[in-house]
Amino acid sequence: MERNAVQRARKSSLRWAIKCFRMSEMRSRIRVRTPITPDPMQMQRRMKIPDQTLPVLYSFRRCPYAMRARLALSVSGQSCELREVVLRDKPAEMIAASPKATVPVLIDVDGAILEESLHIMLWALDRNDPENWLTPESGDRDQMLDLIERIDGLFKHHLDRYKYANRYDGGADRSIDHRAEALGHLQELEHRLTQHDYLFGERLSLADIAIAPFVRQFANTDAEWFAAQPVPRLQAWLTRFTGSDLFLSCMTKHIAWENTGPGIIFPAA
Ligand SMILES: N[C@@H](CCC(=O)N[C@@H](CS)C(=O)NCC(=O)O)C(=O)O
Repeated sequence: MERNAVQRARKSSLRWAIKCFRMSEMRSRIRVRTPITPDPMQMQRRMKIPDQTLPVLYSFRRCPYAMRARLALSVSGQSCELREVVLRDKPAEMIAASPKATVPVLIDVDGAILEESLHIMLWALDRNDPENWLTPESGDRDQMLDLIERIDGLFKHHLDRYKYANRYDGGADRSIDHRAEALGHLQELEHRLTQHDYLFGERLSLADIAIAPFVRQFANTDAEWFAAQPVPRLQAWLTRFTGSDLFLSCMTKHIAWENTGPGIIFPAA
């Protein structure tokens, strides 16, 4: 009897392990969606930082998600205390505020915690949008969010498997396939850029800023190869973005934050 019970328990734990494995496989195949509207539960999470006078931004210079958050904060003129993070040694204060432990994280002065880069962008621009990034010349906010979602999902899926091939099944053997798939997703951007200089008209919008840091990462993985691809509009758009004063001002190097002192005031005056 007892042996049967042990066998049953083993079978059920094996079934559970198989189910978990299948679910994780499925998750890695489907698009990873960033909810456009902050999760109401997430919005309720709060953490008051004693004597805080500015929103605190946990950031990592080279992270494309943190880049787009800094770009939106900068254009909106929203001052923050920037705390530069070392990803392999994240501050306990950041993890306490956001247990998912990804950058960027913003903690507003009222204690509200924003844990998604796109939410931080929208939060900053909804407060102040002097360059009308939320109201593009052509198309609208929802169309921009749809395009961002596609790039964050499918393109990013292939970008990761190209750039960090050794972290995934198939490794280097599949890296080139993923590069081709990722480039395929960029054709949509190339097509848009044949109509105007930026993704949604003749001036920058939320979509350009949210997407460009990832295209930059893709291009930099093998710059020579990227330069030889037949996407001239995209290449020119990326060069304009990476050479812009706005981008360069958001890429200043900062020493890592230590919890003994304040962070850096961002954007710089
Ligand atoms: N969906 C998140 C993704 C942020 C993310 O994955 N950031 C990376 C760095 S680029 C991270 O913090 N990874 C955790 C780690 O490397 O430990 C967002 O949009 O903010």
